[in-house]
Amino acid sequence: DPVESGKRIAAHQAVDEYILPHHKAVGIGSGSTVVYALERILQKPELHHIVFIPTSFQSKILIIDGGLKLGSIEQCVPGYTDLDVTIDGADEVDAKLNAIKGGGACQFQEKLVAEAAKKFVIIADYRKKSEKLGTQFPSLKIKRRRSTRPPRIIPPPQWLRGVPIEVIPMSYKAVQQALQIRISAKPETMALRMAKMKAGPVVTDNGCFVIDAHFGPIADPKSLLRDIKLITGVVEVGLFCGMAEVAFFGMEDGNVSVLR
Ligand code: DER
Repeated sequence: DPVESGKRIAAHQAVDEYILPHHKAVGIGSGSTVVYALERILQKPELHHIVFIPTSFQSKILIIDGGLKLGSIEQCVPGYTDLDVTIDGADEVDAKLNAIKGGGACQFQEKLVAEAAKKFVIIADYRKKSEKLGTQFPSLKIKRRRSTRPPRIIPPPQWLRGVPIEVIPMSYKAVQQALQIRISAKPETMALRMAKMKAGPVVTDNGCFVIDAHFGPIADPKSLLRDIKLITGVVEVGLFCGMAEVAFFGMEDGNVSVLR
């Protein structure tokens, strides 16, 4: 599967280049790509003395099940940039290394741990590489058929979302209202993220809801982030602007494209 092998080669190369034997504390992101980063770390005993800081219950379980040393972000407060590096996936990365994150609804802890690190490294498969944020989600991919039957509408895959916005549960209506009338960029569509294996909305590791808001092409992610973050009830926005030092993309041809 070119997507899974893309995730693996990107993750392995990133670990080899950015997680080093002299490191003391490393942040581990969330999602499916970061699983391959753990896979590579487990292959390198010279990294097993490192304390790993999770960004979700999922990444905490990955660290524990890998038998690696588990730390907590609270332990890293003194200098606050005490983590040597944080490695994490993304939903879309533009040419300036701005990223949409939160496909796994973990963006709050991911941003906290990414900010606590001296270096923030993104790993992704080729689908996430984009010129401009918001252009990777064909809102609905229409598969043209030769026959005269109407085209089959193919909804975007799970990860092809808008900007994930984590909100305090009671505020989700107010935030949706504010997104419509209070900020300059108007969402084309937005929806409360509903759970698949549980009735009702997704509840994050922090006990919050997630609103996915599609804004179309995002020319200025930094000002969109600021506008959304200022809305009462918003906990964190899945826009990581100017944070990543490098992004590794596993391409379909088996090569890794590195954006620095
Ligand atoms: O939720 C997140 O930000 C994750 O990093 C996620 O978006 C990346 O998920 P993937 O590695 O499964 O594509």
